[in-house]
Amino acid sequence: MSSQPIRNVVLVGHNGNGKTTLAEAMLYRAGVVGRMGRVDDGTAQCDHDPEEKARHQSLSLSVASFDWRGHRINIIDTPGYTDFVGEAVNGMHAADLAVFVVDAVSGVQAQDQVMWRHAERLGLPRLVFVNGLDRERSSFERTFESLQSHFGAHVEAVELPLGAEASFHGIADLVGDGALDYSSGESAAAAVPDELADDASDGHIQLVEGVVEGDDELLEQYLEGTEPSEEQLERLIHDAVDHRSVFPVLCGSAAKPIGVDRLLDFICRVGPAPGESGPAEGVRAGEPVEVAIDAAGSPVALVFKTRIDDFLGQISFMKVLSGTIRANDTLVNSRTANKERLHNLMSFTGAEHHAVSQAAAGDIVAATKLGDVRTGDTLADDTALKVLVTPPPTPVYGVAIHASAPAQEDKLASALRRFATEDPSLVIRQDATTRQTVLSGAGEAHLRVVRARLDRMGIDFEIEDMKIAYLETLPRPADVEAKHKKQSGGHGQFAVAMVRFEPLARGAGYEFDSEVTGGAIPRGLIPAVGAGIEEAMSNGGRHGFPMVDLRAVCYDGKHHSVDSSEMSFKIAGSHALKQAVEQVGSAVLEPVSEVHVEVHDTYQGDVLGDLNSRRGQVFGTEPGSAAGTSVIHAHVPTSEIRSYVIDLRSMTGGTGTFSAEHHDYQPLPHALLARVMAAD
Ligand SMILES: Nc1nc2c(ncn2[C@@H]2O[C@H](COP(=O)(O)OP(=O)(O)O)[C@@H](O)[C@H]2O)c(=O)[nH]1
Ligand SMILES: [Mg+2]
Repeated sequence: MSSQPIRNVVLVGHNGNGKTTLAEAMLYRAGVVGRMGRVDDGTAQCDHDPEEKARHQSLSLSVASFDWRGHRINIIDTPGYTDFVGEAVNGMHAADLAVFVVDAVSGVQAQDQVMWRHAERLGLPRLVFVNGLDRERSSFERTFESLQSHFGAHVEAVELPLGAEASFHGIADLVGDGALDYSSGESAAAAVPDELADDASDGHIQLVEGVVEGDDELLEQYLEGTEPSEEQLERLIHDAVDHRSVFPVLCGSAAKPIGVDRLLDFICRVGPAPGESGPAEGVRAGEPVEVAIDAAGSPVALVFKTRIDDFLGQISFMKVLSGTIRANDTLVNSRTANKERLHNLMSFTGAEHHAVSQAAAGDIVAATKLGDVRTGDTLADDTALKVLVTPPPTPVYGVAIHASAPAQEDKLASALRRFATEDPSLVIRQDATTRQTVLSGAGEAHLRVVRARLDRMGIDFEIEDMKIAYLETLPRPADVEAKHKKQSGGHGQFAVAMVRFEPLARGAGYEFDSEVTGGAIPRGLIPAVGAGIEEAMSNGGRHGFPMVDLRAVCYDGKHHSVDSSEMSFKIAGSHALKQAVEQVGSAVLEPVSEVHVEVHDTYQGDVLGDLNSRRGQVFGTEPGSAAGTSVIHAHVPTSEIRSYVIDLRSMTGGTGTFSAEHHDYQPLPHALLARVMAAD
């Protein structure tokens, strides 16, 4: 493998902004593909999965590595749709620069903002590529204003478009003083046209003033009237990008392609080299450590994507953080403490791949057929080192799934396991209470894709609503005498148990005690009473939901020396619970989730009102991760947020996000019982 300077670039932004097309245009300009594939024909390199080809949309991240004018470029193309944000964030962990592909017709959209917040949190250097300037109703000026209003004054134009819409044909450079004309299809050096000269000169001054503050000496010279040279200006931009104090804005059209070669040049000249903007964060034996990109260090690699290929098996994409990784090296996975031998190392361009012998610090490489290796794992010499990554988003939307026929069960289970390996934001679990297999993920679209994939694999399955795991308990103490008596032929059955019941605190479970004295029930048979009660509890109370949180004390009873058996006392125990429920009734408990909703302040009132109408109890509000946003913390009955993700998105123009986890159980308001019973 070459020892060329490396650039790891993640493409992010709203769905449909042109990321995959931009990656394709880069491959075309670099001569990797002879003609440009198209997303809409299913021929783009980075949308290679059958489901992506069918939908004309990226669903998972893709890596495309290629050489560009003395550099090795690793492009990570990510899906833009909200439900796949976890993939895009994983891609960010492997990148040193995020290119925000923003649409010149729509300006900044919801997912651009969500990803910007993630980049900010991760401290990732950013630049913006205003794409689609050939489109009708596109406008660089309007898009630039939208960028400034959403991302602040630190976005700085480094280019201006020549022409607009159908006549868009080139780029004026604000760093230097020339222009590139693409009228012939290839880029040709040109002069800035007269009618753009004033704008270009204003833009240049604005750019210089935006970055010169970063260098005291150059600032002083500038204030005295000496402009920084082109090289100095480039270095200032480089430093400012590194420090996340400036976000350069470039422009073009991925489809034409116009400005794409210039974007690549800019990334090579200015974009941070691996590790330049800071080390990765890790932990070693509970202590925080920094993992710097260091070719001389011992090997450390971060797995940022797992894919399962029909031919290659499991593919683990890794960013090498330290040292050099060679084929056949053995590294340790700090999560499992297992040794993993890297039999095959490969470099990928979409689905295309070729074997490589090694990868140095800063590079991206893939290994196949590793053992128990998942996305987010660290492979290193150092057995205790773990590189920190953003955990996958917690699932917020679930459905129940089951095979249509018993013969399909294994196929369904193994397909779901495969999907969950490839996509950590997809979770499959068995619900012990409702006995459903629950498939949960980031939203409706996420699960729709899973269903389409299963269909494509010819697996017959059915989807149902996810049942809410209601429970029951006793509302007050009860005291019963339960009798089981049966006389049939030879051996009879006889058992009497006197049992006191009392409700326990939420989450306390089930307790059983004996206060039987004087051998009223033989010692060895008393636990059978407890077991009978427990079995009856799991079979459900008056409304059929499992019973929990109660204490039963067997304090007296009767037995018969011949006819009393363990079975008899077990049955008496189950009668005891039924009698207790008849005596004092049963209270239905509903699960309550703790919900954290992050929204722009403008939507806060609507979101609070809506949470209130869902019987939510807000217990805190604090500033969110980005300026002008808030996080609302609330406890909301789980039944009320089954499709909250859909409603929240429509309430907030797609910008609101939330997470939820089970919090506790609370009594279901009596008025809602009929509704629950009708639904279940
Ligand atoms: N006219 C025009 N269409 C574009 C451009 N870039 C992408 N497209 C089209 O926009 C659609 C979405 O592009 P795609 O690359 O899949 O967007 P992604 O979701 O960001 O990956 C496709 O039909 C592309 O052909 C562009 O610069 N100009
Ligand atoms: Mg795409």
